[in-house]
Parts: sequence; structure tokens; C-alpha cells
Amino acid sequence: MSSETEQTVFLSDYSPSPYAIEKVELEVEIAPEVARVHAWLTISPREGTAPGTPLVLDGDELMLDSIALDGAPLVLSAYASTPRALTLIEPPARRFVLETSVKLAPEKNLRLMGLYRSNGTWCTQCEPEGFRRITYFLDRPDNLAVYRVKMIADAALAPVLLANGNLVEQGDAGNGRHFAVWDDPFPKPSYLFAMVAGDLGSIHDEFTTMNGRKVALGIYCAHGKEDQCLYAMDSLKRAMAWDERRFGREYDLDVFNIVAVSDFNFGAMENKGLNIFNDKLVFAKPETATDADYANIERVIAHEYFHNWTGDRITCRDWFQLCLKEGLTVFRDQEFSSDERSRPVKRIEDVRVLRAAQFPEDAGPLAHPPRPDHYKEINNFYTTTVYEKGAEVVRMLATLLGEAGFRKGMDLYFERHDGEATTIEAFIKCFEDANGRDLRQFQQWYLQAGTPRLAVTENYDAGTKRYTLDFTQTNPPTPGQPEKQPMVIPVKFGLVGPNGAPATWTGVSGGNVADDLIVLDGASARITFEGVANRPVPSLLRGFSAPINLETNLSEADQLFLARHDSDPFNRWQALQEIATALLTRAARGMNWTGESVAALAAALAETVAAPGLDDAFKANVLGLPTEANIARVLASDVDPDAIHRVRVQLIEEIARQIAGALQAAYAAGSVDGAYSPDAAQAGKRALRQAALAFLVRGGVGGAAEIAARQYQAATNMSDRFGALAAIAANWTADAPALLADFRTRYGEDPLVFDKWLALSASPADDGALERVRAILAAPDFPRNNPNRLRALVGSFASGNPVQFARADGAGFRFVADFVADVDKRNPQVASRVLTAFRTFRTYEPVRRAAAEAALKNLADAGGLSRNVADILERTLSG
Ligand code: 0A1
Ligand code: ZN
Repeated sequence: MSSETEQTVFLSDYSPSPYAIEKVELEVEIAPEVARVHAWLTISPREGTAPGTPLVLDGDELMLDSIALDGAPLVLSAYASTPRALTLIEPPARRFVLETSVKLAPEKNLRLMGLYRSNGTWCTQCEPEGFRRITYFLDRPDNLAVYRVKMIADAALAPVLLANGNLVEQGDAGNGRHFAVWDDPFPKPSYLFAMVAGDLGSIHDEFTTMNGRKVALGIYCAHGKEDQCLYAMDSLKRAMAWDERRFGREYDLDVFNIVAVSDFNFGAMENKGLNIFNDKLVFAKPETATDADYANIERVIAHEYFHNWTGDRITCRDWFQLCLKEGLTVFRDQEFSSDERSRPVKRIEDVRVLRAAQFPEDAGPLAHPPRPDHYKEINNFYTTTVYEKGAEVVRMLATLLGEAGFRKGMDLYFERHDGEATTIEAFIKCFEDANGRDLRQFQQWYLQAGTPRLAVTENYDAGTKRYTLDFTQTNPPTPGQPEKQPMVIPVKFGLVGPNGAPATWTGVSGGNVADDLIVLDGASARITFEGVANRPVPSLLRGFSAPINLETNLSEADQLFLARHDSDPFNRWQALQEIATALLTRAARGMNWTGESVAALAAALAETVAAPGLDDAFKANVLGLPTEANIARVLASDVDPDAIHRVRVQLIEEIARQIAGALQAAYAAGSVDGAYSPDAAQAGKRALRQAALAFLVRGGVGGAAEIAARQYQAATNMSDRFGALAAIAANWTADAPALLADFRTRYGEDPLVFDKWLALSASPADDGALERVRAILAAPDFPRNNPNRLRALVGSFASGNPVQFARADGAGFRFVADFVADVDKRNPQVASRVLTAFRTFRTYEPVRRAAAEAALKNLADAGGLSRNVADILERTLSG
């Protein structure tokens, strides 16, 4: 493996480019096999640039065809060109126009960065460094320019021609070709450039902004899928209205277009005025999309739309600031979903994702701060830390400042930085200035990696009526950061009195406490409450007010009390999770649980599921016991996935036996009358029904598997059908193979349903899983270049099947490593993402740890790896 240290980019090396590209005019001729890109770049030296300073433009796999300066061809000695760079040796010391032309081969572009072809449609992906695969450019986010692009293509092959901004001209281009000119008046970085050409269907609508401007909305897709875009359109309009209401943000162009494509490395992309989406995040109809798919579409449509202000109008100075747009925009989409659906349920679901994905990243060799200070490959930093932890940091800011204070800071941010490429520091400064607060220490959240641990011990003195909470914060070391500063941790809390009502106190000292918020900023603190009549049970970190690991000395009885009485729904859910996690982690270490503990947990679950006044979706979450991955994360060392799987199934069996009646009642109560609707209430009912069914089947309760099979056959929507099949597949019961085969044929060639089948085939823990996955992948017609298919199959196996991926014989590890080596030749982004499944390999018990390490070393020794894969591999092995 090449160590490639020379490739490392450091934040501390940031300096503005000596030149600025102010205006971009492109003429792109698109034809099968080849596209010709002609660019006219208006360039000025920045103030202070010494005359004669060379101008170096970025390229990636480019071949220069022609070059001219202010209309005159350049002599060979005036420039140097390679596939990766174009250098003007001595540019004029004044504004000039550089004209270049290059040819591209979109059909051969399997990396899906730059201009490529997906199912016949030409489309682009430029974030973070794809524009340099289209033309030589200052491909960095701090170069803001206005763009005008003329697209020319065969009128039959590509009747639809789209780019950023507004359509200003279109017409005939001769020889059966036509053209369109798009103009984007908003200065933007190159990563937001986009272009689409193809034969596409579309749906159209209109949105009237808060100031009465009409915006034409369009969603483009493969012909025949138009009716599956309606929910996305509805989500878009709701998102536009919400951003006006909640943040005062109005849309700014006359058109907003979305295009759904089948080959896409990520979820979607916020190109100015022309969002491009992975089609799985656009298409939905009840027969083929689950409730979760609908919720995801709503969320991502909103996310990309919200980027128009947090990302496009205000962008990032450099890629180290990625979290500036991503963390903030995830926070905004989480808030949107909370307002459109159930806030507590959304919070529980987001925290589940955070713990499942971000906490392990933060605890392993790939840990990095939300705002890293160096990277080798920026594509490897589109991580759950930048996105989800980034959103948590913004959420803490909102908690610390309160709703009004947070809004004041946001308003100032939009006012002060509109039209700029800026930094995390500038963002924080807006909240400081708007609120008169010092947030320097808070900023550590952006700079320090790792999940803080907060230990709390509580003590009540009946004699003095004094209640104390002792907090100790530790910040574990992470790669490159052995020592840490204490963080500012907002702990939302309540003291719950013996009857379940809030306990009161007459005085509090020893820390920063106001209303329901304790703010900790030192390594330790003792908070003392005076005049507390009886020993309360503390409900701490309500709503998961900080992304930390909280360790309390609360007893099982206290947790059960909170599960019943806490007024904070998040902590009610959390209390039950804690009890289950404690039982499961101890059992995985060979320490048996007591019958009383299991019975108490079972009773609390049954009671919660039957309780009136609680959200169905909340109850469904309560029935979702900690995942195997979560148990492994808490164990943190000497992990044996077989043991975890075994004890988890045992616990479910024991509980299911005890509360089968309550589960059956929940299942029965969850049936939905009337037509399918993806709304939160109906989806919640189905989720509860599904959770009860999964519990019953997994628990081996007599007749449950048959009920699931019947539900599978009778289902009239994908949520019910998929839910039943998932319950059956997870258990790998005798009829699982036949039902999966039925599922495979029932939906014909629908690729998004095929992905569901792939995932269900890859994730069961049975010993046949690896062979199944191998056989599917080896089929000659398996679409081996489509990221969705590859992720659904091998991604699900590597990240969603802990037992079989981490087989003790190492076969799972070897399979995934071989897959990574193979896919890397075509699509390094997909390859490196799959490889991150190894990030927790050092937490395995010795046999598996050695097997994983051998597979990784073997991959390294083979050589010829992309920078993407080499970077992940190197960090995984050295961390
Ligand atoms: N900015 C997009 C994420 C994205 C990143 C890279 C991509 O291609 C390699 C595509 C999309 C978002 O946050 O949705
Ligand atoms: Zn984003």
C-alpha cells in the first residue's frame, strides 16, 4: 500500500487562490460516446497577486484539445497540461478570458463523478471534486462564479436539457439536434454545477413564496414513473413552506427542478436550482415503497431543498468546513420531520441512527472531529460524524441559546454571510454576537473527536433534604488526539418525585442550572439541590440533549420507575433500552440474568405497549430491543457476535413467552382500515403491528410464523408485505427461501424492490448467508456497476449481518475484502464506503480480530488501490 503522505491536505495550509474565476460560460455538446466541453472562463488576479504568478487549474482524467487567451491561441510554451492540471505559466496581470476545450467519455465514467450516463440519461455529480472531470477549473468551494451553459444534444435522444438557474433560450441546432441555454445569476462554487440531458418524463407544479413570487417546480424521471413522484413533489412544497415559516427563508429562482437517476453514489445532491436524486429517494407508491421509504423521501427532499440557503447561498470556504453546511442542514431536516410527524419518535429514531453509526465511528480508527484538520481523500469525509454528529452540535447550540436566541443567531448568519464561502468560526461568531455569549469552549465540539462519557452518581440525604448529583466527564483519546479539553455539555433534566410528579427544590448550587437545563463545562461538577422532600429519581439527558454516553448509578428499579413515569418520552424509551442493554451485555459475557429482571422488563414492555395516550410509533420503538451492533458497541472489547446473537434471541424468546398476549393484542390493534396513506399516524399503526409481529416470530411464539406468512400473502401495501417477510427472513424459518423467491418474482424487474430482496437475502444470520450473497453477486446479469444494488447486497451483508460478516473462519471478511478490491477498479467511492464495515475490527475477540486483520492486510498487499480505499485501509489498520 502506498502511504501517500504527500497527498495529505491540511486546514492550516488554507490560502485563497491567487486568481478568481468570476464568470463561466460553457458550451457542451453531448453525443453518444463523446461529449465536447468548451469553456470560456473570465479570470482576474486577486488583489496582491504578484504579476507572473502561475495559474494552476484542476483537472481529473482530462485531455486538452485547444486553448486560447482573449481569443488568441496560446503557444506551447505558455502553458502546461496534464490530465490532472492545466498551468498558465505567466497569466496577464489583469482580467482575461481563458478558452479551453476538452472531450469526455461519459459512457465510460463508472466512478459516477463528473459527467456520466445513467440508464441513457446524461447527468453530472460535482461535489466535492467532480467539476474538474468536466473542465479545467479552480475546483474549490471558495471560488464563486456565475454560470451560463449552452447544451447541445440530439433532440430525439435528449429532448430534455436542464442545468442550474433559469432557462433563457432554446432552439434548433441543426442535424436533428437542439440546444438550451441556462443561466444561473447566483454566484456559486463549481461543486454546485449540474447538467442533465435525456429522454425523461416529468411532473410539474407551482409554489407561491411568502412574497408572492411564483416558482415553477418540476420533477424529471424515467418515462412511466411520473405517478411515483407525487409524494416527492408534495414533500418539496411542504419543505418550501416550512423553511419560510421556521427560518424566514424564501426560494430565490423562478424554477426548481429535481431529476431522479438510477446510478448515484449518494442519496441526492443540492445543485443550485437542479437537485439530482438517487431515484430510490424520489419514487414511491404504496405497492412498492414502505412507510420508512416515504419518510426518507420526505426527509431527503427537504434536506436538499434546505441546502439552497445552508450550502448554496452560504457555502463552505474549504472542504474542512463540510459540516458547516451538512450538520446544519441535517439539523434543519430533522426539525422539519419532527414538525411534520412526531417529535419524540423522530428523536428516538435519530438517536438510534446516531448510536448505531456515529458512535462506533467515533470510538474506532476512523474517528475524526466534525471539522477535521487534515485529510487525504475528501470523499471519505462524507461521514456520519460530519452529518449526524454535526446536527447534534447545532441542536446543542439551539438548546443552550433557547429557541429565540438560536433564531437570532441564524438570522444574523444569513444576513452576514449571504453570498459567501465561510467557516465554522464565522458561524459560531454569529451566535456569539446575536446573543452576547462566549462560545469558545463550545466550539470544541467541532474540533475534538470522540464521544464524551459522562458519569453521574446521585445521593439523597433524608436528614438534610439535600439531593446531589456528581458529574464526571471524560473524553476518550482518538487518533491524533490523545488529550482533550472538557466539553460544554447541556443536560436537560427533571427530578421525578415518588408519585411520578416533578419533584421541587428550594435552592440549587454548584453549577450552571436554569429551569430544566444543567450546563456542564468542567471535568467534574457537584450540583446540590436543597429542600427536596423525598428521594427523587433523576431523569437526565432528556431528549438526548447531548451526543454522549451517560453512565448513571440508577438501579433497575429506578429505570423501571422512569419507564413508567417520566414525562419525557425519550427517557421512557431510554430507560427500557438501558435495562435490556444491561441484561444483554452481561449475558453476552456469560453472566446469566435473573428471572425477576426479565419478568420486570417484560411487564414494563407489555404495560407500555398497552398504555393509552402513547404514540403507536413510540410503542413500536419500545419493542425494538437493542440491536446486536448496539450491544457490541457497549461491550467495546472481546466481542463475540455469535454470543450476542444467541443471548438476544434468548431474551426475546423469554419475553415473548411471558407477554405473548399483549403482543398479539398490539398486533391486532394495529390493523389499518381504509386506503393506504403514508402519514405518521397510519405509519405508526403499521410500525407497531410490525414490531409486535417481529417480536412474536423471533420469540418463536406458536402460530406467529404462520400469521406472518398470511400477512405476507394478504398484504396490499409494501410496508405490510415487507414487514412480514423481514420477520420471517430474520428467523430464517423453513418457508423463508420460498417466500423470498416469491417476493423476487412478484415485482418483476422493479429495481428498488430488487434492492429490498437483496438486503433481505444478505442480512439473516443463518450459516447459508455468505453462499447466498456470493451466488447472487456471481450471476452474470447482476448489475455490478449500480451503487444501489451493490450496497443493498454487500453493504447489507458487511454492515447489517454481524454474525456472518464476522464469521470466526474469516470467510465473511475475505469475501468483503475481495469485493472491495474488485469494485474499487470501477467505483472507488462505493468500495471505500463498504470497507468501513471493518472499522470496529479491533473490538472483536482475538480469533476474529486476527482474521479481519489478515483480510485487510491481504487487501493492502495486493496494491493498485484507489486513494479512497487506501486511505480507509491505512487508517483502519493503524488506528
Ligand atoms: N451534498 C450531498 C451529499 C453528496 C456528496 C457527494 C456526492 O457525490 C459524490 C453526492 C452527494 C448531500 O448532503 O445530500
Ligand atoms: Zn447535505
